[in-house]
Amino acid sequence: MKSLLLPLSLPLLLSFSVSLAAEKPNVIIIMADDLGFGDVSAYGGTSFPTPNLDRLAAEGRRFTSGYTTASTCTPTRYSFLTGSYAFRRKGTGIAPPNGHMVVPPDAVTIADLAKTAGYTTAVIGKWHLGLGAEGRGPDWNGVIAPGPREIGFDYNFLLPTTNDRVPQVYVENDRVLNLDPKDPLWVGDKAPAGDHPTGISHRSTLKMDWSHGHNATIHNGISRIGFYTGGHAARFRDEDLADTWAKKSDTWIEAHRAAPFFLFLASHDPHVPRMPHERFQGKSGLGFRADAILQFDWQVGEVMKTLDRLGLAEKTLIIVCSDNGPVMDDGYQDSALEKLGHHRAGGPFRGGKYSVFEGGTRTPFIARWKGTIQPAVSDEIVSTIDLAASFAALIGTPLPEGACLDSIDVSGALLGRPGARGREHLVQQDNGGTGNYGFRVGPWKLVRYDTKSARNVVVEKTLANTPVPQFQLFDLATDPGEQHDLAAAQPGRLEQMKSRLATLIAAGRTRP
Ligand code: NG6
Ligand code: CA
Repeated sequence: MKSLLLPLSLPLLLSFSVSLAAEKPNVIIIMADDLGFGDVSAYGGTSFPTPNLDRLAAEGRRFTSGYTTASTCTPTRYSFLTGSYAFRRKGTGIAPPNGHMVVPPDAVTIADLAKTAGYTTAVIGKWHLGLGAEGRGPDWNGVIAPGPREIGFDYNFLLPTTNDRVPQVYVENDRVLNLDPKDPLWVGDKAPAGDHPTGISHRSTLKMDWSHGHNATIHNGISRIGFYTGGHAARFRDEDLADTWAKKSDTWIEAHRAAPFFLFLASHDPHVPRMPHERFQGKSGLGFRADAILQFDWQVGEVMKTLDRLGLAEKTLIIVCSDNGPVMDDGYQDSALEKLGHHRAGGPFRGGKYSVFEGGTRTPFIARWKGTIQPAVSDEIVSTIDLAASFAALIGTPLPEGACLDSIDVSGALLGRPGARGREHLVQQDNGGTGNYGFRVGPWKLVRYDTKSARNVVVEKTLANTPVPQFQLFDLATDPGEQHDLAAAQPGRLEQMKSRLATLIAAGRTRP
């Protein structure tokens, strides 16, 4: 397994495991999908209650400067697992249905670190990091590798891509679950030959219409990105995703209650297509987006119940985070915007998903470890990318020199050790490839758009096709909404921030 152990002598390793064995907490990372800062009532949302998240926050540490590393899914997940900024590696933007795994099998991931320290590891839920080898992609009808197993996960139960992309099947331990070999699964980016109903040809039959893209193969009355045929016995109902993952998590946690365990539970809520279980539909009064958030809240509550039932709450560190900020219309006509009312999914922040303004990456971030973390609110800066180094520090696993290049040990801030600080600076990116960055140092925030086209793209809905300056500077302490550009008023600070960001990008790493 990797070269993780090589630099250490055996006696040193043994002393580590002996001294820490008794203290190793279980770790559960619950990642929401497109959940905004203002979507949780503990973060000031008033349009609908999120009682389980609120309880978790009340019993733990709620971060007001908790971040994802990117404002889309794949780069945040890549950075979370590898502890390295996704902009450092090509091809880590939003993964297509047949995309190969973007985390190289020889990378040291947070799951590898856990395994080295004797943890049993699992990932349950949305993957969206590609599967299979470069140049080949996933072999849907065979063993799908490389995948999570090659990067440190003992068990995997996956939604392989994201649910607005094909196919709607689960992958369990590297194989499509319930696949009938007589009905092979085919996935492609062009329509198969013959009469293949799509969101365009059969639009009137859809139970939820599309608004842009998402008009290829239809499954469960919803058309998707990409095409597929076959695998009928393996297909799931969108409405059952959260229930299935809740059950799988409960079973897996119970089965591994005796070992220290590491679980990455990746929800799909409230990503499109928003099709929560029938019992949540209509519950919020704000449409399916908010209903899906209630479902996410329920999912978090189920994990808490499992821990209580097994007496593990004091032995388990739970982190709840998002993968990027919120979005309303992301390709389906689900009334998210029409039914929004006064709800502000991004809280006080500007922008959301796809943006390097704060709303794109500053999201709910809660750490609970009953009996160890004292309940509090913290303004320290922490990011999903820091979980690898922080977790390694917590369990006494040294980080190999060439791994986790941008992961900072913020374990002190996560646990609330007196005087412990979070990050000093943070680079934010969008989907990558466009050269859009946010750069936060203390209260200061630089926004940088590298290319002319990036400066003309839709960085937020109201800016569509409106050119914006290449560099903007904001003081988040007085202007959290990034409304007052201070670039012209503070040229010295602007230059300093510009050059520091350029240096950090060029340096290839930010971990000391
Ligand atoms: C975009 C999709 C969007 C969503 C996103 C990925 C279109 C027009 N838009 O390309 O619907 O799927 O990719 O979201 O197709 S993420 O949260 O998984 O990054
Ligand atoms: Ca996402």
